[in-house]
Amino acid sequence: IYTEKMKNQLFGVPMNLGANKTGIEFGLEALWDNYPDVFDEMEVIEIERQKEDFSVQNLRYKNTILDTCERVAHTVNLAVKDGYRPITIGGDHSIAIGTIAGVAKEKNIGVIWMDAHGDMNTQESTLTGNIHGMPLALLQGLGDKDLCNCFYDGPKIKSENIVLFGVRDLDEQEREIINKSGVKVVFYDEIAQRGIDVVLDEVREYLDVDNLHISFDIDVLNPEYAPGVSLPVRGGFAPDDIFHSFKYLFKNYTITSVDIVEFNPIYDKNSKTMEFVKELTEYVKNPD
Ligand code: 4U7
Ligand code: MN
Ligand code: MN
Ligand code: MN
Repeated sequence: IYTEKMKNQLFGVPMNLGANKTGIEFGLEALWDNYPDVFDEMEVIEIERQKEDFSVQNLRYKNTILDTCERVAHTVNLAVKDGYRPITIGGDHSIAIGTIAGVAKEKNIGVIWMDAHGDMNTQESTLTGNIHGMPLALLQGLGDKDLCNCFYDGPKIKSENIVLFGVRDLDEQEREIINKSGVKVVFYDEIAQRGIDVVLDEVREYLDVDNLHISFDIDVLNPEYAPGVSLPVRGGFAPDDIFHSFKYLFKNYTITSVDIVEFNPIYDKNSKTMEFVKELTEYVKNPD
């Protein structure tokens, strides 16, 4: 829907406390050093370490993540109010608690969550305590109350307005939470079998919203093309599938905002992943 050309605003959030492997926090620096012209005007939202309450179970670094996401939400919200399309580069996926809260306060949005994982654990179901495995649950009001109430109280997105896309790895209890919630799950296998165009048309039929937020976890790609992630999962998309999907989504929805998260330069090979992140960012900055 090309009613008007939206201006972009690039944000960077070097968060890695939501994940438990080192490396994601260096992603932004790597992008900056290698592609200054693409990432130059990026505004960085810094991590300010908060005192953690270590009696809190299964929510590692909750206080620092909450503080960061509050500030991310505030900044993203101002950008949306000013008519911009915020593009937020991570950082791990916990930052989407902030980006989506910031957009959802102003606009009724659907969300397409492109990810090998479901990111729908709660502090009760999690096997790791890592908050980057929980943002999609929290955004629906499931899980820790403080994190659920980030930026403003209450759920940020309706479950029926969410599609999980490209999933290949769910935890057992997480699968139950997903099924109960009513979120639509499109598994990667189904896409591979039935073809991406058929599936994208079904997503469009299903997601009956004008405004769409894309939350893109790089691990949705096949690790062959994007090894630079913390939790690679066998199978998955080639870069062309992703550009094709983005084009389709930009043509059929007003894309309010985009996250590109979980780039881990430590595991990258021949800069493959970094190059992909650069190209995807360029596309989103200037969709045709
Ligand atoms: B990502 C996991 F147990 N499910 O909860 C968990 F397998 O943002 C992984 O998608 C979460 O990269 C992955 O820790 C989070 C694990
Ligand atoms: Mn994720
Ligand atoms: Mn993932
Ligand atoms: Mn990951």
